[in-house]
Amino acid sequence: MVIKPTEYGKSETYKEILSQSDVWQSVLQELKQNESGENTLGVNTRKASWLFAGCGTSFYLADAAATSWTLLTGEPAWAVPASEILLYPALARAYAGDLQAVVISRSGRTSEAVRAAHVLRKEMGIPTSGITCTEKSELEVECDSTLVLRAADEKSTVMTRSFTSMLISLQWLAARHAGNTEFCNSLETMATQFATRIHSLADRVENFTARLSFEDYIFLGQGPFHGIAREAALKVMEMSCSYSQSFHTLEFRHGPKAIVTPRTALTFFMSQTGQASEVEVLEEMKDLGGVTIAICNNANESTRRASDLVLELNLPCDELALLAPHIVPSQLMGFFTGVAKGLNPDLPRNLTRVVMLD
Ligand code: F1P
Repeated sequence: MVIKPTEYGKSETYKEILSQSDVWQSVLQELKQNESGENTLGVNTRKASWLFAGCGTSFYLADAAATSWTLLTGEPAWAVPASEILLYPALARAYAGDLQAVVISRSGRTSEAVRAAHVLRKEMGIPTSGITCTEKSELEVECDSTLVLRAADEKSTVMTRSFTSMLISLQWLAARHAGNTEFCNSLETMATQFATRIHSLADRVENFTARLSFEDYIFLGQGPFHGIAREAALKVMEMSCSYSQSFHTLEFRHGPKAIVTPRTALTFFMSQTGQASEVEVLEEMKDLGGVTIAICNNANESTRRASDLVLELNLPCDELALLAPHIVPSQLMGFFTGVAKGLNPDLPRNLTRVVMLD
């Protein structure tokens, strides 16, 4: 084992995962105190549609942010990998009528993200904002305005708190755009109260990971939780070099369930909106012999019966405010699985912190 349990405290990645509640509180305080965020994203102007773009984790962030934006504001929003704007600009141009683009990049240096911002703003004339964790970045140069979350930046290659912090910031701005103060309060409550949950979650995930190993990992979520499922699969891939896939929960029945064996770990991100249907899939996968993990706010009896591991958040907040805390157990699963496989999540195989192209 490269990192012994007694040495977790030395891992940058581990420290960053555990710091999320504090960082979320700092980020939300900064948004609350200065209205800069709202001016940055053109939040005070109504738009016909919104385009969120990024790469890797930042693309899955764009996915979760787009569904949050539509659910909170009623305005259509969708997410694309930044590369799609470069290779198929017509996909973005079709919406150019009254479109606001938001390009997401922790580093603000990823070539595809920076180039996409340039194409959107300079070549298509689409108002383009940026959100990043890095000051004075190339992304900031290319955007009309940029929100910089310094407190959320990381030393690690793998994105964890930067993902959740940029997500809750975009959710905060969506709620402000919609005049939904109650949701902003819900985000603040979530950030504060999650501090009392994270250590017991870490202990339970560590214990579970130490006892069981798997051939492949499946992550399932619907609606706004699908972007979380996609990011969870990437976290386990990046930190433990394991085979991971993500699907819309109910889509998993339509073919992919063929792979379920007792060596398959299936993580369900249980929503409140779709819980009844999602529990049916959970029960079916348990009957197929898979190992089931349910991440939810409050588990019902059926969920408990059909799960090998139930991770309850028990947070008194809006369903959408649960997106950020839902990903944390999977960040921890990636970390502990990597360590159990003798890997070092601080030095993920084949990865660089920023993908720069010639
Ligand atoms: C995007 C990204 C990360 C990935 C790795 C390489 O970075 O693809 O998602 O984990 O660090 O870069 P960024 O554009 O958000 O800086």
